[in-house]
Amino acid sequence: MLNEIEIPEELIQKLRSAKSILFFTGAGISAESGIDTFRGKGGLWNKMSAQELASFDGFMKNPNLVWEWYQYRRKIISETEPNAGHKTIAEFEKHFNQVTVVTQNVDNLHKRAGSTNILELHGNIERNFCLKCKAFYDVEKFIDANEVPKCEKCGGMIRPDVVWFGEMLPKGIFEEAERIAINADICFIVGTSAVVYPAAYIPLSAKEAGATLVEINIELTNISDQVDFSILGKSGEVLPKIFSFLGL
Ligand code: BV8
Ligand code: ZN
Repeated sequence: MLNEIEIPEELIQKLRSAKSILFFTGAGISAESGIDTFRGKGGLWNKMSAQELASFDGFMKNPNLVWEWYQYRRKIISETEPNAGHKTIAEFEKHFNQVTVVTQNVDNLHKRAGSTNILELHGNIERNFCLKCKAFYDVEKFIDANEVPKCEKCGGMIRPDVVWFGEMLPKGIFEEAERIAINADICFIVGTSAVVYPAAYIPLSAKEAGATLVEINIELTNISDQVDFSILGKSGEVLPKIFSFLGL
């Protein structure tokens, strides 16, 4: 598998002169860590409806079902490790001026891999907050709760600090991601089907501003016809290979 992946020399040249690099990531970068993607084979959304589980209405209709589902995902995430894809991105940060991760993932694996410059567009599953008084709670606090816990301050229901469908992205995060995209020399699009908005506008804004788009995915996606380089392969194999070609 590894030797089939061609890394275009032109991409390596562009990388060598790059100042600002943006990594736009999705569930695919965590697949090799054993976390299900959403739409791929065996994807989460194939088994359960996004509307039912990742929406405010779904939560209000059946709070315990939604809470249980996030506890189940938290358990899987706590038993897994960042993979070579996450780690290579963290390595890039040490060798280039500006490296930013703009992720749709809520699994905290970029941070655990050592990346420090991360914009979480859809929140983080390792945080909770109270619906009523907005008090924040670390995930440890309710790690054993099988039902929706109540806020110690006001008795309100506790929910995961993730962005559900129909909800606005965290204040200022999208705008900051857009600002980074417009100033990026190279934008990697790693392990995403790029169908969820407004997140999917980020690589398009980078392209509009003249960035080189590089897609890394095991298959072609909605955005493949917009990119300059489409490298078909697993991100946990392709990213280390690209980095090795830089000879840093
Ligand atoms: C909002 C957090 C409005 C929760 C998530 C414009 C057009 C159309 C629709 C809309 C639009 N604007 C808004 C909408 C509606 C909606 C939307 O985009 N719907 C889609 C489905 C059409 N957007 C929203 O609701 C957003 N909010 O618009 O608010 C608003 C406006 C004003 C006022 C009030 C409100 C909020 C969207 C955020 C939802 N939350 N996650 C949770 O995780 O529980 S989305 C969730 O799904 C993820 O965060 C991610 O974004 C998305 C999954 O996508 P991917 O990460 O790409 O994963 P996927 O499985 O699809 O693909 C994986 C890829 O990896 C595949 O291509 C596969 O081939 C590849 N792969 C697999 N293995 C590997 C690999 N690649 C490399 N290596 C491997 N090893
Ligand atoms: Zn409260």
